[in-house]
Amino acid sequence: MGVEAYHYSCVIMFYLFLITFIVPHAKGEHFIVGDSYGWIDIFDFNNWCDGKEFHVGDVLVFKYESSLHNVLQVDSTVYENCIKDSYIQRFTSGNDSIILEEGGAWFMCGVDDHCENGQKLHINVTP
Ligand SMILES: *[C@@H]1O[C@H](CO)[C@@H](O)[C@H](O)[C@H]1NC(C)=O
Ligand SMILES: [Cu+2]
Repeated sequence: MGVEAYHYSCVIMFYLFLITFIVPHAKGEHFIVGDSYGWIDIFDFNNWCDGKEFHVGDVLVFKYESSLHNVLQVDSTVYENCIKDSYIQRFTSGNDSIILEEGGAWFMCGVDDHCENGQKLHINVTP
């Protein structure tokens, strides 16, 4: 193998390494909230969270009928009390991707009494 070919194969190895190890970590894991049920008002989201680990850079995807629900990112007090007009961020597309940051994250639906009925989600995001 000539020097040129050897050099070329090193470059390829380097990119294979990047694709295999670096890129998947950079993109983070995607979690569809509620899996195939999606973000609905008759579901146990605490149960859905059990056994899952969320890390910084992972993505929560909320899928729902946009005329029936929304997603409010809130603080823990608002979450506990299901307050609808005191959110940090509001999402309404029906297909909302939220990149996770370190610490607690609280989400609830702001439509009717969905939050009171359990359409709320609390997760802890680790580094
Ligand atoms: C939902 O959003 C993701 C990421 O933005 C996109 O890749 C996907 O195609 C969207 N799905 C639908 C059904 O719109
Ligand atoms: Cu709702």
